[in-house]
Amino acid sequence: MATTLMKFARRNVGPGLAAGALAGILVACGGGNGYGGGGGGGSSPPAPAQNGKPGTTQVDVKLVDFKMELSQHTLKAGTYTFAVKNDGSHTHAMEIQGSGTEHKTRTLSPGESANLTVSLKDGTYQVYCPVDGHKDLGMKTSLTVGGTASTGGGTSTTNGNGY
Ligand SMILES: [Cu+2]
Repeated sequence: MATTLMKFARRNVGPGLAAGALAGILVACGGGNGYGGGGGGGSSPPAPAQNGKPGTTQVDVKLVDFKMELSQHTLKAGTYTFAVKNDGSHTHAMEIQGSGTEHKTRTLSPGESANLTVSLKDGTYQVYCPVDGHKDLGMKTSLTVGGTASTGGGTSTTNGNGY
C-alpha cells in the first residue's frame, strides 16, 4: 500500500506541488496556524510581515537644514523607535508632541544620530526641531497614528488587539 502511494505521489510531483502551494496560501490566508507546511514560501501575503520583535518598528528621521524627513507619516498605534540622524550643518534635534505626550532627542551636532523610542496612541502628532527658530524655517511635519485603518466603529477598533 505504501509503495503504491509513493509511486502515486512521485508521478504527480509536478502538479502536486502547485496544488500544495495553493493550499498553503489558502491556509495562511484563513489565519489558521498551519503545521509549517508553507514554510515561508515565496508568496507575498497581503498582511504586513512583522520582522523580529513585534510591536517595535523603526522610523527613520533625517534632519537637514532646515527640513525634517520622516520615512513614514502614517503609523498604527504602537511602540516605535525613531532613528534620528542630523544630516545638516547646524545642530538639530527632534521633538514629537501630541496625544498628551512629548518626547525629544538631545541636541545633535552635525553628523550625530540618536534613537528615540516612543509609544504612540491614535492621534495626530507634531514632529519638529526644537532648536530656536528652526521650526519656523520649515523643520516641522506631522505624523498620523491610527487614522487610516478605522473608518467606522469608533473606539471598539483599537481596544482589543495590541498591534
Ligand atoms: Cu534644527
